[in-house]
Amino acid sequence: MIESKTQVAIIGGGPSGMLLSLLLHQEGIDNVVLERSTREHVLSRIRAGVLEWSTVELLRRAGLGTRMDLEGHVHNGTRVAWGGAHTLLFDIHTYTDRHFMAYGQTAITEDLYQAHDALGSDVQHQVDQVELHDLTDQPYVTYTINGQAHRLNCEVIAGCDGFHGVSRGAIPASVQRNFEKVYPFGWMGVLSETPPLDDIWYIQHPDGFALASQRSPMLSRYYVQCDLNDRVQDWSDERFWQTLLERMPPELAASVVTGPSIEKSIAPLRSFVTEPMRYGQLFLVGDAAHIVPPTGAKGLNLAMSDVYYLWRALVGRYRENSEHLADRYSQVALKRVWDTTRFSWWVTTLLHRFPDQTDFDMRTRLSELQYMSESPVAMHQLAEQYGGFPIEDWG
Ligand code: RFL
Ligand code: PHB
Repeated sequence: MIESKTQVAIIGGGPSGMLLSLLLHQEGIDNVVLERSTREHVLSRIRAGVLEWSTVELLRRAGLGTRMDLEGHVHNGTRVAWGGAHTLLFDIHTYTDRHFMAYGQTAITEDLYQAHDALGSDVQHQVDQVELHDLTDQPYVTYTINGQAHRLNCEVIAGCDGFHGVSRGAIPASVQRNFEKVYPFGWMGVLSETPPLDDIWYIQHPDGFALASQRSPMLSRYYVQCDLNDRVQDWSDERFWQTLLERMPPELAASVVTGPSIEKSIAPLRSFVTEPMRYGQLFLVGDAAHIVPPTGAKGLNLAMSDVYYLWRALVGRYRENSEHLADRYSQVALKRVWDTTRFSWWVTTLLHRFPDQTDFDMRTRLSELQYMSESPVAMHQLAEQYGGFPIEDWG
């Protein structure tokens, strides 16, 4: 058994774990990241694309602004289309004085790994059999690398290991409460080396939802709602483009540049929240504690606000000798989690086709879209939520 020690053991080297690690290093708080996959695998995942302004500011604060500010595409709002001809602008800038940025999670992860390379921080890959111990007293983590057993003694464990990680399961069932909603459809996503549309478009159509997004001037990301049982091989490029274009208003479809896909994947849609987000010295962060369906573009943004709260809480503990913020972590993070969970559920329900939906359901959704396009009050509410729920200022 190889034994070592650190102040904060971070389980998971995705965006949550790597950003938390970087921010803690910058405050002189010692930490080690344990990641199950290879670095290549982590860097190849294609996921989020839309950043709230508070996420942009946090990434800048961590020193990750250079490439993001150069390559990210700043938007005033996002567009919705329905009924073949109607369109609506979620006008975030007019109503909230904020913007959002299209900049891919893949690029953020690359920027994070580069910053860690420059720091020479301790990020261990291909860790296996990770187990968390003694969470309410003197915590430690055991794991193996290439069959070699390790023990990492620590003061805090940050569970940043995503929805399928092990950290959440280390909280005793007697104190944990889970809330879940699984949606009866998925998203089929395609990445293509084609120029994207100027705006991000959410499309409501009787056959199902579609989304046009962007990564860079020559990289587009598109999604169409698909069946839960579909497999990637069921979706030829031809079928994908045909489905996407059929769901768009004709004028918009005419401006889409199609081309061969360079990546295709299917994501199921789920809402999930676990409470509490802290147990003893274990703090859950990001997808380890909550999942939202991607329709509101919120998962990564919520992970980043958790990171912010935990970072400030640990700075409070190690620099200011105060437990005040750590004690409030779960309660404050969960407030934003539930606001965002509700919004993501609502926008998913509004824009998707459900297998059991009736004509009545469809008409009421169309009426709601129409109402939003006519009522500044409704638009203000929407803009405020899409732009991002408030984050309590912890310094
Ligand atoms: P991650 O990214 O899942 O990273 C967790 C890391 O932990 C590792 N791991 C373990 N490590 C050690 N031991 C174990 N036992 C481990 N088990 C797992 C994993 O290998 C991984 O490296 O969680 P994190 O860091 O909390 O980040 C969350 C985000 O990835 C996620 O919320 C977003 O991608 C969600 N999301 C979006 N969020 C947005 O804010 N805006 C968007 O536009 C947006 N679009 C999306 C999305 C997610 C999507 N999918 C694929 C679900 C679009 C899609 C299609
Ligand atoms: C993306 O660009 O991948 C994206 C954009 C908006 C969403 C979800 C995903 O709501």
